[in-house]
Amino acid sequence: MSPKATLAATPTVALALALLAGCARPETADRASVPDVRPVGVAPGLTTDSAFASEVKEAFLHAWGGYVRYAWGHDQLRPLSQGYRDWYSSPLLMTPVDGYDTMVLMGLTPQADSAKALILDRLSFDHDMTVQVFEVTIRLLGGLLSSYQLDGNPRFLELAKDLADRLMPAFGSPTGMPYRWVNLVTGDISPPQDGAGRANAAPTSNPAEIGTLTLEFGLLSKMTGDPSYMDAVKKAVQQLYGRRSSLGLVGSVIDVDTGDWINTTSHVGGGIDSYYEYLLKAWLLFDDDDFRHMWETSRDAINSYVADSVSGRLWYGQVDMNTGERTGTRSGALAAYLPAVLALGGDLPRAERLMGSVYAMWTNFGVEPEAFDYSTMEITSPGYPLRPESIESAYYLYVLTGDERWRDMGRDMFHRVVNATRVDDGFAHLDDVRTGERGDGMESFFLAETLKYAYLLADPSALDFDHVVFNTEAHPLRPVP
Ligand code: DMJ
Repeated sequence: MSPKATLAATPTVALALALLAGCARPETADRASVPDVRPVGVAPGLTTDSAFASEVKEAFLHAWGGYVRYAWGHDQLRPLSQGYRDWYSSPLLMTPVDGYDTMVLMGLTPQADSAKALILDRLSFDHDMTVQVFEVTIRLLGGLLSSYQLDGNPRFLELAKDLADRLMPAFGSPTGMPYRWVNLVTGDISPPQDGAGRANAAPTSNPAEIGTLTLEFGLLSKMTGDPSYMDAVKKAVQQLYGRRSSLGLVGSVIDVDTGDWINTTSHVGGGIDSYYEYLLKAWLLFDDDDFRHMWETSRDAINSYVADSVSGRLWYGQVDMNTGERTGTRSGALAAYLPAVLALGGDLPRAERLMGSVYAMWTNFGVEPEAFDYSTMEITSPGYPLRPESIESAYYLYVLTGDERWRDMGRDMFHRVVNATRVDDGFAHLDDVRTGERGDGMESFFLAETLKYAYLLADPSALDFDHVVFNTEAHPLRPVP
């Protein structure tokens, strides 16, 4: 069993924090908890499955070993070609920053120490390059804030603040909803050019990229005493929420300059998914009733209109946001986060029912595909890039119900992943779950999320679930008074 991670800042850290430029309000050493209104708490009697925990830890060491050998100092491992991939012109250490808190929770001290040294020695955001606001927020800003709360080294917080300051120009649209791209040095919000030299997007974005910034920027406001971060993200969410339809639904694509919807298809999958997740979690992390109200309204709308039932199974498909008319019956790997969110929100019966459908994706196809039609069970997008959401939901259900059925499901899904994706130097994406054909990638979220949730499912005592809120990249965040 690994040592319980307390996520508590020490008095030394509080002192160091007070010295940070622009950081007026140091954290207290008190252990604050999420509010009493948390809808459902950890079930009694959870146990540790030591054999499962050892397997997950070994898998993490295998994945990290590949990164260390072939991708050290870069963003991600290419496990088949024994190389690396950087997202932008300069590396931002996606895998070490994303994976660091998992190492700490697993008690992998030598690995955590070397990752920390790499991050603190080399990570810099002073690069003239355009980055995707959503991705660097959930992976890097979230990872740095969690690392700071776990480790206490103030440099983690300095890096987080520097990154957030460089991302802030993204919120300069007429509506306050953020642009998707921003240059880290110039603040230019032009999207990158595609191969033909054209801008690859109008000023459009989607609910997930607009609404999945609140935990990270909001927590930074609490940590630094500077309200501007929280003000920007909360305004962005309120602007988006304010454009919901009379049914309470949001669409898929919106113009952040005009506030007009470009695509009115409503669903719970990729592009909208974590908007819902962060409405709930922002309420819990900040004890903010505005977010509670937005969550409850939105939850009721998706349960009324987007939820679907086919052959007794619960799914969430596609509908038009204005009419509620069903326009599609597609689901897939990304939508598998929803049982976790429903369970955290207190609706265990619906979460358990939906988890049965999620697991059917695995038993039907061997490994869950990116997308399929639940009315025909035909795959429409066959890849599996090592996604975490199904195991994440199994973890939430186990922790909140204590029912071993969910741990059995999660363990089985973990074994399916390992069997299908393990290669000599790490774990490789699947290009096609039907053939087992592999792709040359190992996403940082495999270390941040997939293996973390599997480990916590095996050993729930490694983290005090009731006292943290996970960001959408599985970085545990602790409330700051
Ligand atoms: C992660 O980056 C996050 O979980 C995000 O919310 C959705 N996509 C990936 C994992 O699949």
